[in-house]
Amino acid sequence: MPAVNTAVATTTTTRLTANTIEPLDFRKAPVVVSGDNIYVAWWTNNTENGNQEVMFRASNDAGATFSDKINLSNTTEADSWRVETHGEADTVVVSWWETNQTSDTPVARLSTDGGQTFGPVLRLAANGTISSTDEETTTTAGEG
Ligand SMILES: [Ca+2]
Repeated sequence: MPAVNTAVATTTTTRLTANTIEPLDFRKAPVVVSGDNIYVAWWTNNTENGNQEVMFRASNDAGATFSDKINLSNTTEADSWRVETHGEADTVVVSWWETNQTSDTPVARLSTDGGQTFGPVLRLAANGTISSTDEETTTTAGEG
């Protein structure tokens, strides 16, 4: 039976955020290829607000050119990370987690035009949307 170190027992509760663990251990940039479409998403804290944001780029010509990166999450109050993506033809969905001291929420955004524009952020654990921008697309270029 393994020894149990009771000295570490504490009532302190520390919630997991992308910045409280080593994010480099978990970094991924999932890629989808469907016909001439290539979709790539990743997350980075190299952003204006310093927290983790989900970035996305698409190619619609078999990788000859890629669109500028899009900040899909753009949430200043939460780390946006653990991104996954899947797509077929012109439809692509990008999902990730919005994590801060009080919540850990899965969200997703959907594109039906080859990753050029995205619908609003869908809060998967509860019906409805989040994000202050319910516009067709959130394009914050120049980050990540
Ligand atoms: Ca964020």
